[in-house]
Amino acid sequence: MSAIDPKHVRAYGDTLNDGQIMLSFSLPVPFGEEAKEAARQLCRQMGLEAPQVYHAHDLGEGFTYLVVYARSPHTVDTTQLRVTKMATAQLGKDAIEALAAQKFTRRLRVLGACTGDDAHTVGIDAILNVKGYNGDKGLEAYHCLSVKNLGAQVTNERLLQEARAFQADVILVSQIVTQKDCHRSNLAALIDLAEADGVRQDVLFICGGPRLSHQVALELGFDAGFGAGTLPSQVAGFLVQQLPPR
Ligand code: B12
Repeated sequence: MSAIDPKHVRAYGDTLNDGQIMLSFSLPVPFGEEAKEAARQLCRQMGLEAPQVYHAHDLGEGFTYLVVYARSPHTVDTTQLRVTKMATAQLGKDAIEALAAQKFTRRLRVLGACTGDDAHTVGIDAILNVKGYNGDKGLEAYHCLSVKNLGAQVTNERLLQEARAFQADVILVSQIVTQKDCHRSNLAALIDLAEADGVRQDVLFICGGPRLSHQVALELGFDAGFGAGTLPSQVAGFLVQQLPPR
C-alpha cells in the first residue's frame, strides 16, 4: 500500500490514491442510453476520467437522475488548508451550566425562529426543544437559558419586534431552503434591519442550517453560523462563552 502524502491527497475509492469519486445529478434528458452518454460526456468535461454510470433513474417528464463513478486526477495540498473555525471550546452541558453560573446573574434569553418563506422547523426545534438532537439535550433543558421558539415563516420585522419584547440576548435563525440563495439575502436583510433599528450590537446573532457555515455567517454579518449535524450543546457552549457577563 502506498503512503499518504499530505501535500498531494487524492480521492479514495477502491484503493489508496486511485482518485475514484462518485457524484449524482439530474439531467433534463429523457431516461435512456442518451441520458447515460450525456452524463459521461459531462463528467469528462469536468476533468474526470473513465466515467461509469452506476445508476440511472427515470424522473419522468423528460428528466433522468444519474449516479456516476469516475477517476479524478487532481490532488489537494492539505498542509495549506485555511478554515474559519469558532474560537470557543466545546463543552458539555454541566460545564456550560457551571460557566453560566459564574458569569451571569440571570438566565440568558434566547429567541429562535425559522425565517422568511422557510417552513422547515425540524432543525430549529432540534436545537431548542428540550428533547434535543442525537442524544444531546436542547437549549430548553438548560437552567441558564430562557428559550422562546417562534416557529416557521417568521418575517425579519416580526423577529426583531419579538426580540425587543422578550429582551433577547441571543437570536437564533434557521435557514434550510437555499434556492436562488434566498437564505443569504434573507439573513443579510435581517442584519441590515437590526443595524437600522440600532439593536445589532446588543444581541448575539447566530444562524444555522445544512448549507451554512461559520465562514458564510461571518460574511453575512452574523456572530456565528452552524451547519449540518449541529448539536445543541455546541450552540449553548458558544453563546455562554461568547456573551460578556450580565
Ligand atoms: C422534512 C422536509 C420538509 C418538510 C418540512 C416539515 C417541517 N415542519 O420542518 C416539508 C414537507 C413541509 C417540506 C417542504 C418543502 N421542502 Co423540504 N425537506 C425536508 C427534508 C426531507 C428534511 C429536513 C429536515 O427536517 N432535516 C432534519 C434536521 C434535524 O436537519 P437540519 O434541518 O439540517 O438541521 C440541523 C442543522 O442544519 C442545524 N440547524 C438548522 N437550523 C439551525 C438554526 C440554528 C440557529 C442553528 C444553530 C443550527 C441549525 O441543526 C440541526 C440539527 O443538527 C429535506 C431534505 C433533507 N434530507 O435534508 C428537504 C429539503 C430541505 N426541502 C426542500 C424543498 C425544495 C422543499 C419545498 C420547496 C418543496 C416544494 N417544492 O414544495 C418545500 C418548502 C416549504 C417551505 N415554504 O419552506 C429542499 C431544499 C433545497 C434547497 N437547497 O433549498 C430539500 C433539501 C430537499 C431536496 N433535496 O430538494 N420539506
